[in-house]
Amino acid sequence: MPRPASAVFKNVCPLDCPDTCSMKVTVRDGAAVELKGDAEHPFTRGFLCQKMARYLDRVYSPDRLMHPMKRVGPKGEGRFERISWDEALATITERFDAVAQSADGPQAILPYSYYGTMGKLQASSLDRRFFHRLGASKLDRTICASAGTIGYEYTVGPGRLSADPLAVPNCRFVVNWGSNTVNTNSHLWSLMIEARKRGGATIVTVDPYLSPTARRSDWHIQPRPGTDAALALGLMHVIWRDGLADDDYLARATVGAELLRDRVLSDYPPDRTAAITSVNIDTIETFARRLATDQPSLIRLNYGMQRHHGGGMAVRTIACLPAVVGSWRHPGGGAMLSTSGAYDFDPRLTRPDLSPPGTRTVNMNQLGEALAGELPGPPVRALYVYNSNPAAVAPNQAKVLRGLLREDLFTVVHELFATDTVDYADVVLPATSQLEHVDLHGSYGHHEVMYNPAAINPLGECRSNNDVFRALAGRMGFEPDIFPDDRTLMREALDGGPNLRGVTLERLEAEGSVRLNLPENYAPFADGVFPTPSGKCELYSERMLRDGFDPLPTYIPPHEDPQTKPDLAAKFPIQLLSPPRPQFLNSTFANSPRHRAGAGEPTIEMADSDARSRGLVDGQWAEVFNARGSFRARVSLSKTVRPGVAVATGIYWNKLSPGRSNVNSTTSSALSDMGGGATFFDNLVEVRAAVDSPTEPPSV
Ligand SMILES: Nc1nc2c(c(=O)[nH]1)N[C@H]1C(S)=C(S)[C@@H](COP(=O)(O)OP(=O)(O)OC[C@H]3O[C@@H](n4cnc5c(=O)[nH]c(N)nc54)[C@H](O)[C@@H]3O)O[C@H]1N2
Ligand SMILES: Nc1nc2c(c(=O)[nH]1)N[C@H]1C(S)=C(S)[C@@H](COP(=O)(O)OP(=O)(O)OC[C@H]3O[C@@H](n4cnc5c(=O)[nH]c(N)nc54)[C@H](O)[C@@H]3O)O[C@H]1N2
Ligand code: SF4
Ligand SMILES: [Mo]
Repeated sequence: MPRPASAVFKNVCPLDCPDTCSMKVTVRDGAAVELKGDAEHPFTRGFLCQKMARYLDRVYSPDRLMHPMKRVGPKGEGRFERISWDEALATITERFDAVAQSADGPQAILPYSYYGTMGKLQASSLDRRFFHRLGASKLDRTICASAGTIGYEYTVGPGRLSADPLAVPNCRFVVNWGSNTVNTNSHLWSLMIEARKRGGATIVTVDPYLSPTARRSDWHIQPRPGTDAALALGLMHVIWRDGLADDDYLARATVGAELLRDRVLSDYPPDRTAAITSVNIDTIETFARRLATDQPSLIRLNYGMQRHHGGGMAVRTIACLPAVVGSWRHPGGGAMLSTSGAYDFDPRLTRPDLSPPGTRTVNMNQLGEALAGELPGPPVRALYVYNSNPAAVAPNQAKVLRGLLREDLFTVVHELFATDTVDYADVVLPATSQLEHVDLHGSYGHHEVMYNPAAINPLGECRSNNDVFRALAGRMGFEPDIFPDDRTLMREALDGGPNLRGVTLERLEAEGSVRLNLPENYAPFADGVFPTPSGKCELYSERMLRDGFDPLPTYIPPHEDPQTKPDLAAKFPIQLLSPPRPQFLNSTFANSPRHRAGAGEPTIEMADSDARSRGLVDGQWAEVFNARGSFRARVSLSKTVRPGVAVATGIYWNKLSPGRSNVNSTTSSALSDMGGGATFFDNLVEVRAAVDSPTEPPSV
């Protein structure tokens, strides 16, 4: 069909961000010429964040990969020559066939992906079908959210239902608990501000770091990293001790209230809580009282706080608080971790049944171990990376890079840009941007289902993830009916559970965004019924006991904690947090000139006393190191952390960083207490002056 000369499309921001914005894109003569926030969308409300406001620069960047390539230099150098799609696809299928037919079998092939795009089609549909059908190893996608997800589910049940974000302006007390909402969930922040304006809500942030959100909050509570569960248990102590618990809600909507009450009253008095968390007793007392009495109160939990060994238990513990204070009664009240569980898309999109029984699963946090042959099962001989940049974002980076350097490893990377990971590829494939392919979106920060049309034709020879998997499946001789067109896939996905009733492809194409079949001011647990085995909020969890955990909330210290690991802390005394820089989305945009100019050079924010005792001054280049590796950053004495804590925001690309390594050269691949989650913020380091500091820093 010929395209009209000028048209306006409603596209969806594809980034891994809870806000899932609606973008209005004007296309003239086949080229996107304007992009802005959709004023009609209930959550986007007309604005995009600083990262995406100039997305057209990214789409039309001269640095986009435009055709397939094969490696001509040593691995890691990033030297390639152009090849045809035909040669690229033939090379991949020949290598995959050879590995699959070998004694190691198809499980020696490992897909590796995360959420470069959140679209249901391009992130988890034909890719999963292809690798399942091939019999490849499965990937456990644990790098971000798995500890908190499982901890939350133990408490409130599967589906992880959350307070309705659109009802947040009703709240009177809003807690950002380990959530840098201003930058990571900016449209929710604007609803929090509305709660402050409308009803005088108090905004609190619980964060070891004076984050941009903490700075703009009414109250900043600054615990030691990884001690949130102890803080939550201390709050419960005060709430029960002072008779502020919601006894009616506890009696009808929870199991284990008495057991939990006994535990917190005996084990978590304010003085002990203060000793573990470094939060003073007055703060604990006041915080507890206000959380209980300023109703509706909301706890916005985010994933930052669960990147510690005890992260799963911490989320599980904090998720008990709304039941103790009865805040689930009110629209907007309760807790919010993710709204994604409300989307009951049909699971046949990924066809798990195609994977042969007994196929191993590789935890993506252990990519280094997998490539080093340290995990059970056959060696990894072929790796297919898409929607992710593991050379920059994965923990224990030195080990990951050693693996990627293996001459006997065949690596395919499907990307839009020549990332750090691309430099290690044998075959590079060019990917489409969100304006060049069709997709269907849920969200993890609101309750709309959204449709993303292809507003422009693919640039150069770029192809979408699904188009590539369709082509590969064809060459492998897989059944065509497993790899249908995108419209068929969307119809299958929408043929899901009750929340999708009435949400059709036709409506989505016409309206762009359609609310899930949920009432306005949705309050998931107002009636006190939870989708757990007991039908109640499980303060005591029989399931956890069976899974080998303490059935009651408890405090699990970090792996690398000065209080519990004094020997390690004697060598590496500083707890290093590495949350994202506001200008970047993980490592996405870290190559964009505009975003880099805004972000500036890598920094390490330290307490004055920690710098002084090391002879470091503000602005100086430092080396941050531990036994796993090191990176360079400029010392920043910005009064954002307590002594003993430092912050290096990221995620910079290695090849664009001084010293060519980033913060993940120090982070650990140890797993969290539950869910096999990442522990990026559970990281002891030492800091010293960089010996060969350039007087003029490299321009990054
Ligand atoms: N601008 C921007 N937005 C993003 C992203 C991005 O990279 N850039 N990433 C997206 C993704 S993938 C995700 S998962 C979400 C994450 O969203 P958030 O969870 O908000 O992200 P973080 O900034 O990683 O962590 C939030 C805060 O947790 C704090 N924190 C660290 N350790 C602890 C602790 O032990 N206790 C407490 N209470 N706080 C702690 C950090 O200092 C940080 O300020 O954001 C999404 N949005
Ligand atoms: N130290 C430290 N490390 C962290 C974190 C941290 O806070 N601190 N955060 C962690 C978290 S929360 C997460 S979620 C992970 C994120 O890790 P990743 O998911 O790897 O995220 P990105 O760095 O954004 O890389 C996504 C890549 O996908 C590409 N891409 C985008 N769209 C498409 C597409 O349609 N097709 C293909 N083939 N590619 C596409 C983008 O160009 C980009 O390079 O990082 C984790 N790593
Ligand atoms: S706030 Fe999030 S969803 Fe909205 S434009 Fe920015 S990155 Fe995209
Ligand atoms: Mo994430």
